Amino acid sequence: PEVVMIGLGYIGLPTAALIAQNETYVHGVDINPNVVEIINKGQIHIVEPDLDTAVANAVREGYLKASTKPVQGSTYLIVVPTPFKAKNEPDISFVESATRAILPLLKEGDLYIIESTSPVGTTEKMMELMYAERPELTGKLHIAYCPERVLPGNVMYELVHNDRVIGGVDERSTETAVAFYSQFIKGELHKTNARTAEMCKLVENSSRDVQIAFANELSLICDKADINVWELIALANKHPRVNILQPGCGVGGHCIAVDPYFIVSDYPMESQIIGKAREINNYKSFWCAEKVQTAKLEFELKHGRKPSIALMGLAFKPNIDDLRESPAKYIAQKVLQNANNEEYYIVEPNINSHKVFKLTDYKTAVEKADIIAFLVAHDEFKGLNIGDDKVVLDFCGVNK
Ligand code: SAJ
Repeated sequence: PEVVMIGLGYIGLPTAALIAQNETYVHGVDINPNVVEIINKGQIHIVEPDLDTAVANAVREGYLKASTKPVQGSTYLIVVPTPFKAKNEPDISFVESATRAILPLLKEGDLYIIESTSPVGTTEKMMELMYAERPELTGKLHIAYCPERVLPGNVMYELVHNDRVIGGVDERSTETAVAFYSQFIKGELHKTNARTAEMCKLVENSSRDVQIAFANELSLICDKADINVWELIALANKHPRVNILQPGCGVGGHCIAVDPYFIVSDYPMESQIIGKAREINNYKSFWCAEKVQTAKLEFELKHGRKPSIALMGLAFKPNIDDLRESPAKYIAQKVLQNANNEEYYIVEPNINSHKVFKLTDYKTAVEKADIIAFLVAHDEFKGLNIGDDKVVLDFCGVNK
């Protein structure tokens, strides 16, 4: 193969399929043997529009193969997770073990690219590791960092059309990496150095987190001030230079709620706003759970009986089935922890069943519940006919 893709997850697999579509031989590597088996059958293990046909075609035509161990190629892409250890410290051990796994295969002139979200300095660290273990290659590899920026649900389009930031450890590396991506990317390729490219990825997601925190802070203020925050934001956004995002029940997913910590943990004294934004967005979920609790008590005081409660949505954002790092799921867990013989209807139209939550369809839930808390603005929840006798807690602006 020409390209060896280490990591066949949400980014690695679509990228592998895209490169293979370009009639380039790609060898995918994943430590999970089930994933490897599924892909070698031309099937996929994640939900992403249009990925199934891309992978099926690439495997059928022989341009994409997978295994659990790396093979030799000329370009290596590291697309593995960089999760968090306790105390919100980034864990780059998967990047390191992927790099160690390909060490014996490397040869002069090879291109090595990290795409995984990484703390600043990771690419240089991996360069030092490679040259320490293979000193005869010193200065003879091309080493670069190029973060992905695709939005789950629109990956196959955005992979091709988004601009990319490409930062090498030296100019030669940057040029080689740009030449590689230019084969299959139509967006503009912007050149920089590795550290700037690493920081750029973290800053993009932190910027969104900070902006959402501002909207969430407004929602808390407006709740006290008895002002409709959705109307307020729509009006403020009529100003030509104001563009406030939407408040919600918190910030989730595996990127925006995580990446800012990569900056905060390395630059704690300097990243005041970034750190505070994380706190505000986390607090917003807690606040929503408390609001449900208060509504329950008020209902019981007023009606002399326990209410039934519908929690609408579990996914981390509208119209997806992804529950990872989901604030709505956190709220549901918290509310259920405080359950005291009330009846609960948990709703998530994008999944059929869940191992912890017993799911109810949204129409039944809305019809039966006394208190309806909208956690995620799924399309199904828009414009529902809700009786005047119900208590509605709209945390995501579905009925704004
Ligand atoms: N959210 C709000 N209010 C808003 C917008 C979003 O509360 O106005 C919430 C969502 O409900 C969700 C969270 O923020 O819980 C994140 O959702 P998102 O749609 O903003 O982003 P992700 O996590 O799906 O994808 C992001 C994207 N980054 C940016 O938009 C800067 C994507 O381009 C990145 O590739 C991706 O992170 C990633 O992998 O880093």
